[in-house]
Amino acid sequence: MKYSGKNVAVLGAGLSGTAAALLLQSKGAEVMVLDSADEAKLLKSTLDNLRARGVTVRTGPAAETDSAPFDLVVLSPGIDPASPLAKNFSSRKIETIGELELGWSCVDAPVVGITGTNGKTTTTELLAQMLNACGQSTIACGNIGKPLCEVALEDRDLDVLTVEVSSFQLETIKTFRPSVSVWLNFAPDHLDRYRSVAEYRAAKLRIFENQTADDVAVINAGESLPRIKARPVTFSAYTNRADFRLEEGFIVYENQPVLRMADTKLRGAHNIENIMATLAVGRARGLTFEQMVPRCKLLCRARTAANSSAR
Ligand code: UMA
Repeated sequence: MKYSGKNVAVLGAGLSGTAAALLLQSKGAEVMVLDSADEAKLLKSTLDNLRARGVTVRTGPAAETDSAPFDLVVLSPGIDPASPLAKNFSSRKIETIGELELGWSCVDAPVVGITGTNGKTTTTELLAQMLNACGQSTIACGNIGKPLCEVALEDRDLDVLTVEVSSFQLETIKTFRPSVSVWLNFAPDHLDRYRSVAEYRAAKLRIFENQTADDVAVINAGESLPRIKARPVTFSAYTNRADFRLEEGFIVYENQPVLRMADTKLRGAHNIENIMATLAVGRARGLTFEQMVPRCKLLCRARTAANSSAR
């Protein structure tokens, strides 16, 4: 087994670090979780659970100076690689991967990876609901709140994993390869973590890095992206030069109207593009519009009703 007998440091005792530690523990690794925060600031139930399962936990300044030898370091996405905690390990040249990469190395099902500055949680939820409704069992996970390592630990029999991926998670990938990637849109963000917008964009673009011509990239046609190896499928609510486009209130694919937006009760270009991306992934997964569109309409209407009753 890849991780059995390995000494692994997991950085961060949040959702990702905890899931990574428990997954590694289940694979027979010796695991220590290190977190810069003082113990009193961390969730007691989380630390108790980790310790009860044989994971060592080190917190506060001691975590940032720990000098024990490790074979591997797993970084939580919220921890900046330039932070003192991360640097304590990278300066010793210990191999480092992110939680997403660890989870990816332990799952069998293909992955749909969804990134973008805006709308990725909505699209991830809608896509997961639509795939399930069309008979492809999946779970929404990743940046949406359920770490990929947790899904790997559960070892459920799923057809596909619907994974929201953030730039923080993509920063530390090595082999992560979605069979379908989605690039919803891009706008400057997270400039407290990145030195420039270009650095943030470069981290996000890594979603395409390990894809091959056998994979699909669902891309907003309004974005100018570098050359990628995956087969592109484009969408846009603004331009006609896209595979999925908007015409007289209909989402149109290859000149065929497939969905009347009014039937979804959703408005706004962002909603239209999220639905286009959802349909494009479904197609890439072998679904037909006949299967997807009625379900998509119902799911969108339920979403609108839930939003208006929440107001
Ligand atoms: N920590 C250190 N040293 C540091 C910084 C942090 O030890 O220098 C510790 C903190 O004390 C804390 C732990 O790291 O205990 C937190 O780790 P984390 O920030 O990675 O948080 P998790 O709870 O593991 O949640 C992460 C994602 N958080 C971030 O990317 C910041 C969650 O996305 C995600 O849902 C979760 O994994 C499951 O995959 C949240 C998010 O805000 C929602 N994401 C950003 C966004 O959407 O814009 C990217």
